[in-house]
Amino acid sequence: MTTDTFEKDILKGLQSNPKRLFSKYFYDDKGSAIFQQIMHMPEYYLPGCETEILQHRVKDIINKLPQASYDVVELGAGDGSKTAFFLDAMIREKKKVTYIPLDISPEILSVNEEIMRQKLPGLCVKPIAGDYFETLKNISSREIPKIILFLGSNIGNFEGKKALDFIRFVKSFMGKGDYFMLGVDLKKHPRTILAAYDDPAGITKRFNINLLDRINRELNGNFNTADFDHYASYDPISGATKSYLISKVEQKVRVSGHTLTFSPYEAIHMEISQKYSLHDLDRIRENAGFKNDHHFTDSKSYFSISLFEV
Ligand code: AVI
Repeated sequence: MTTDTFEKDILKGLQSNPKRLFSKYFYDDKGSAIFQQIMHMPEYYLPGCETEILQHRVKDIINKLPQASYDVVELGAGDGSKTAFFLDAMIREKKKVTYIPLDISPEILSVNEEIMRQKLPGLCVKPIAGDYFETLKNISSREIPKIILFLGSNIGNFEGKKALDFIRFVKSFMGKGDYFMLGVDLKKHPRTILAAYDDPAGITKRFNINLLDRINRELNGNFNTADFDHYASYDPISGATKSYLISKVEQKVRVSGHTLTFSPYEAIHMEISQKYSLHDLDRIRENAGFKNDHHFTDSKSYFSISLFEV
C-alpha cells in the first residue's frame, strides 16, 4: 500500500457524509500491538473459542479431508500460532502438508516460520509476503489439493456484499477437491457481543483512536483525540457490530492541507464486525458456489470453523 492510497482513502472517507474510515488502516505497528492486547481481553471471547475448536474438534475436521497430501494456504496468517494446532493434527493423522502462510508483513512471517520451526520441526513452510489479493495468484497453479484458511473472523470486517465477493474471489483460485476453512464469529446474546467491542478498560477505544494518531503522524493531521469518544453498537437482526468515533464538540481538523468540519456528536464509522448464524453461512456457501459445508463449533456455540468444499 502506498502513502498515496492511504491519503486518498482517508480524505475521501472524512469528506463523505456520513464520515467513515477503514479498519484495514488500524494495523500500523502501534495498532497491531493494541490488537494483541484486545486478543487477551477477557471480554474478547473470539480467539479462545476458535482455539478450542482447533484443539478439540480438529480430528472431526480432518475426517472430512479425504486426500493424503494438502497445501495449507493461510490468508492473513499472522504468527500462525493457532494454525499450528491444525497442522500438528494433520501431521499426526499422517497427512503430507506444505504450509503456505500469506501475510502483508514480512516481519510477522519470519515469526511465523520460527514458531513452526519450534513447534513442528520438519514441516515444510513456504511463506509469501504481500497483499493476498496479489499473492493468491502465486498458489493457483499448484498440483496438490489445497485447503485455504481464513481464520479469526476476519471475514466479518468486510462490509456487506464485499464478504461474499471476497469468498468468490478466493474460490476463483481453487479447484475441485479444494477446501475453504473459514473461522467465523456467530450471532449470540447481544450483550456478550457488545462487551467484546466496548471493554471497560478502553482498549478498543485506544485501537480506534490510534487511527487518528496515525493520520496525525503520517498525513500531517491535527486531530485532538481527547475530543473524540468511542461508541460501539450491535444490531441483533442484521448481525452487524459497528464501531464509531464520535466528535464530542463542534470542531475543525486539518489533514494533508484539507480542513474537515465536525458537528457536535457527528460520528465517523470506523469498523464493521459482522456476526453470522449457521444458516447465514449456508446461504453464503451456496451463493459462492461451493458444493457443501460442515460447521464445527465450540462448546458454547459462539464461533464456527466452517469447511466449504469446491
Ligand atoms: C480482526 N478482526 C476480526 C477483529 C474483529 O473482531 O472484528 C478486529 C477488532 N476490532 C475490535 N476488536 C477487534
